[in-house]
Amino acid sequence: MKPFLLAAALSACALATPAWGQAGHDHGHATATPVKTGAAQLDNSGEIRRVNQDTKKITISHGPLKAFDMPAMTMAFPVKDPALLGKVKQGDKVKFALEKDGENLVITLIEAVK
Ligand SMILES: [Cu+2]
Repeated sequence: MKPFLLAAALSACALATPAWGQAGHDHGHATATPVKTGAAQLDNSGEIRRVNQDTKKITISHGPLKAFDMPAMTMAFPVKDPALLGKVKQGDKVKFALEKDGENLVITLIEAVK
């Protein structure tokens, strides 16, 4: 298992945020998902439209990506590791982790959900 540096950075950010309590305090990147130490955060969800082995991209109909200021849409994401292409198939509901690479959002981890 590779270390997922972005997730570590995000976790550090979350940990650095003072605990003000839950009520009425929204940082804009707050999430109800508990942070699992040492694991990339699968905090984005969507459904696979296409897995393209040639371009190494996965097309996902995704929900809003609050962390990246993106509304729900269908788009193709490059993957960080081509091995990820084999983990999902068209029609799968998925959770996935992203990291920003220049102009692109790259999938660092993806997992089918039931
Ligand atoms: Cu998008």
